[in-house]
Amino acid sequence: MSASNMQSIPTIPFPDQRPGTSGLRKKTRVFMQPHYLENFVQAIFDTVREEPGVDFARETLIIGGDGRYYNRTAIQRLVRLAAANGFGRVLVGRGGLLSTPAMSAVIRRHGALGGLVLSASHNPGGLEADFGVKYNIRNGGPAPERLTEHIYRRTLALTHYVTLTHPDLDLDRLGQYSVGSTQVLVFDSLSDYTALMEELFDFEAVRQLFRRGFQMCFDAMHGVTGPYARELLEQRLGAPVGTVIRGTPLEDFGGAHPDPNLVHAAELVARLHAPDAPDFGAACDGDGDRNLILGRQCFVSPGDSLAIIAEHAPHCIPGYRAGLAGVARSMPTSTAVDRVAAAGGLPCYETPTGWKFFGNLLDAGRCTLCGEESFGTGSNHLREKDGLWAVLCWLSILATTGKSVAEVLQAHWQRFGRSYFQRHDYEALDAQVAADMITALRDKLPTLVDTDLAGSRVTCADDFSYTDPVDGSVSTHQGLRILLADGSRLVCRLSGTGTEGATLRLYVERYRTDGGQAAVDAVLAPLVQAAVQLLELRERCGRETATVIT
Ligand code: VG1
Ligand code: CO
Repeated sequence: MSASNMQSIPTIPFPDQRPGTSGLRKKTRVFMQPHYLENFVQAIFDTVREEPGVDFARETLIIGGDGRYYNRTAIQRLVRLAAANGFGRVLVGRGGLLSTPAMSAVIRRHGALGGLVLSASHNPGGLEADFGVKYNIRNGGPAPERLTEHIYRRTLALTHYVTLTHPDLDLDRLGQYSVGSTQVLVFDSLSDYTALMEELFDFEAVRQLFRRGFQMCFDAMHGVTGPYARELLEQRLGAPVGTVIRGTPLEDFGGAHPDPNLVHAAELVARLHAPDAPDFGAACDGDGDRNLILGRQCFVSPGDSLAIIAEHAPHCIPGYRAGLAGVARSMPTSTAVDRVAAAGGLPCYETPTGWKFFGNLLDAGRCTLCGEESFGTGSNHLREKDGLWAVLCWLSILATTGKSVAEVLQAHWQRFGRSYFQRHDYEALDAQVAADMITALRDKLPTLVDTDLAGSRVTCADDFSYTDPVDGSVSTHQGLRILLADGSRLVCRLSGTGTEGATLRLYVERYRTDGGQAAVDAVLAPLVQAAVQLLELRERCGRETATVIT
């Protein structure tokens, strides 16, 4: 590379580049400020370069995003930054696209050092919406907390970043370029991921299901999964063309919120409630790691979905025929999977919120399946949650059992009982007011033990902290939890992915062995009321009702 081509650009630190639950998320305009993106990614490079055995010249970096506004511009700039930093190879997904799970698959299959996912996940996209950058490590999973903290500290000390001059690449055509001394490949975003799915699942069994006239509707929400879903469902599994709706990735997700839940996927939910509803409905978020599972007139809550996949995977999915090593769920996630684990004599781990906490358990072979209440499910096939994988799990379960979604759910509740579960989000709260509210409840926790609450007795009230059983690292302040004698739980924490003020997440769960037919709202109302009172939500935040209930 000619030395004159290289540029060392003086910069000053931005004080707000601390990654949250899943990468750095900000308003798009914040990311568009001069140097903002480069500073953050230079800090990532500086940090990982120091790790033992890393020589960039011999390493591969993967770059791709969910297609949101600013994705393409950011990619062009990051290719130049990566080349100036001396990476041997850079692989860029065609069209600048790579779903989060595909990124994980590509890192693992190509033995890459890591990857940059340009996404704010389920947050809206556009000039006035959100953008984000996540860094994934060699195992294909999100950077662990220790690394993100180092990166953050590095952002605060940054004085320069390096880049070089090079014309923009044609991202829409497969091709090879020399950028400085770096070999850059625009590669097929679909092939590694689809190959992995073919290895795990019995595609012929699912093809037969569609041949028998089984109908489904998949909503890609104009996020990155459209091309993956068309290839897998319509091309390889023989679902009719038109099964995938909103399948074209759009920079603003068509103006919608690409968050697959009952509120934001309302159109899909309505289809599944129509008289001529298909048998099965599913959706994924902007970057493809979340999933929503629907049956005809029924919704599978994410905690139940994890439990049901754990119950059926060894019998229905070739990739899990050898059985499960264990299961894991984030702390706020319902305890439904715990009962499946107990019945099968499997270890069950409870981690803080965020997929990065599953990485060590998966790497150590301690668990096979993991999930979060936030519509995230996944397994040891990757180190990310995986939306389409969950859809294929359900298709496999339906194909093998011959049951409808509702029948699968009912059978599960009959056998294991039901964890009635809801999450209430109170968005755009004043950040200081919200922080004070959590502190006040934390201080109150010791006085709650042994008192009566929502018709039961408090057996434990604490601020969740987690010691990773593999590397011994400790993560504190991971959410306040109040456990009741009847198995109910109440959990509160502040979101780490928002870009405006604070979001309070209130999680409520009540366990019942009633066949599962009761109305969720009614079962949970006393717990919600108790939480609202304990938090003094009305008094402190002036809020009567949640912004979103999922
Ligand atoms: C939320 C969810 C969490 C999930 C995270 C990233 O975090 O609660 O379970 O792992 O989003 O998901 P928080 O801190 O806002 O509660 V995604 O699809 O944005 O990568
Ligand atoms: Co996501």
